[in-house]
Amino acid sequence: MEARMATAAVLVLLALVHVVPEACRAERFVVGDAARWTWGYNYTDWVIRKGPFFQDDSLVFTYDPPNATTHAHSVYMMRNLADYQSCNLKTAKLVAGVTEGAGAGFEFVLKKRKMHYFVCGERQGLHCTAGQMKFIVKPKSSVCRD
Ligand SMILES: [Cu+2]
Repeated sequence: MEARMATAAVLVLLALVHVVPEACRAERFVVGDAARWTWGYNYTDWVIRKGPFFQDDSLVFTYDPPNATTHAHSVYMMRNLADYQSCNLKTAKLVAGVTEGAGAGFEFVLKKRKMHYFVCGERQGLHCTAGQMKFIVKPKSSVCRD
């Protein structure tokens, strides 16, 4: 009987060892890939294609600073789903301003396992409502990917 329990304990330990990652590296994702952070790209589809995302992964937003030929963009985080859906920026938190997406871009690390409601805040929410510049990410706990 005791031998059987010892065997069971070993099996549990083995199972735990198997679950605990050996080398899990966080990944970096350029939001929108080649499209970058821009008007009219479907970021909801992008999230579905790229996900799942894990805690400590990072999202890199790259967009040109305001100039004569491109629209300015920015990154805001909405407080809740209702504000996200309606693109109501009143209580949104600025994550990256119009100049912060230049060069290598702005890197946001997904530290918390919570819903992250990202939107572009330009033109009083028009980039969010009409430009599709919005997406939701909820990172999973840090475990090894498949
Ligand atoms: Cu924008």
